[in-house]
Amino acid sequence: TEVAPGAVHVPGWLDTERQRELVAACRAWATGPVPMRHTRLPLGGVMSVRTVCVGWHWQPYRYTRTADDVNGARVVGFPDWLRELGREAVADAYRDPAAGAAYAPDAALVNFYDEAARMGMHQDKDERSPAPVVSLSVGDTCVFRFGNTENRNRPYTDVELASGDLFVFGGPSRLAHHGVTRVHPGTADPATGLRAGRLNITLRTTGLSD
Ligand code: MD5
Ligand code: FE
Repeated sequence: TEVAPGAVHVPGWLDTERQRELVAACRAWATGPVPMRHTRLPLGGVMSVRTVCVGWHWQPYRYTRTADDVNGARVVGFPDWLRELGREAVADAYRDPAAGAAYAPDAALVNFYDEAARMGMHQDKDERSPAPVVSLSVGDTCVFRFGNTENRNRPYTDVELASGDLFVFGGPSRLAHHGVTRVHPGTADPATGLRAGRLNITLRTTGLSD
């Protein structure tokens, strides 16, 4: 479903087995050299989601190779299988094999939402590349708010993102404001290995090179 130009929602894109594999990978990253944690914001706030990064470490509001805001450790490498998954995602969402083949994400942000976590309306503009962002959801269903490029208010469209859903944000939608207004507890399928809460994995192209 095209929610806006370049913003494509593909419900149920990941089967249960691939969701299980993603949950296992996220568990390993979460307990890796840079542990999953609540990101601290420069003005003193703390994000309600917990995050671990892959490939490049996002600290508000830049990408680095070391987690200077956590423990100084080097972020884990971006695996080839995850880049392949991103290529498949872009090819399927846009029904464009060439767009898929050209996709080369180098960073992933893994966000974990407990039932109280939210993500305020924001734009993702720390990447220096026009490449699309791929979003994969596992676990509890959430309400994702897809807004406009101008400001964080109306007009926006609320979309339920459920376990296994793919969302690709590219073209004119790449800089749209967006957020997560709520998580529906108890809606996860335990067969994915995630009993409670929601995982979201976003693949990004930083446009950086060491
Ligand atoms: C989430 N994560 O569900 C969302 C999904 C984040 C974040 O917002 O920054 O970690 S990613 C949704 C997204 C990414 C890039 C562009 C747009 C949406 N968009 O234009 O709407 O945890
Ligand atoms: Fe975002």
